Amino acid sequence: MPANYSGTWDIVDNENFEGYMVALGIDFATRKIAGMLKPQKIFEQDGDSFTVKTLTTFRNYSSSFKIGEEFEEITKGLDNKKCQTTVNWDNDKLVCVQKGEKKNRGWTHWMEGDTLYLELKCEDQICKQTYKRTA
Ligand code: 1AG
Repeated sequence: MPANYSGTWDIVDNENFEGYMVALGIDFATRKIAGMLKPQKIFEQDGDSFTVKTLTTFRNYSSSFKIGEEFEEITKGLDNKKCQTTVNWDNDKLVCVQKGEKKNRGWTHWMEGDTLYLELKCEDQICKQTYKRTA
């Protein structure tokens, strides 16, 4: 039985989001707006099938994937790039690799009780986000 991430999660900490956005090539003005946001994650999970929505007052992002199945991800409204993306289980962690123009791009999610962690990496930058379950 895989871990179940289903639920609603609100951000409580966001470390080095600025460095991550610089590595992605996001312009200054967009970074200043994005850095103020308090994203909410909505996970919908059915076994190995996921839809993850990241909601903010500025822009929303949604990604749907099945574990182990590579898909073409267009990071629309983020850095607007095309990636060949795969998400796999590492025990109960979700490990995503985003192959494309940027080296070392991907993210990892894991849970500890009602806390959800997300590490986003791009090139030499790591952003560490923490979320608390609200539903
Ligand atoms: C993601 O989460 C990315 C979700 O895949 C958004 C995370 C970071 C934003 C990425 C780059 C910033 C680019 C532009 C800034 C503009 C708007 C910011 C909007 C913030 C969120 C929509 C991993 C996983 C689900 O949870 O895919």
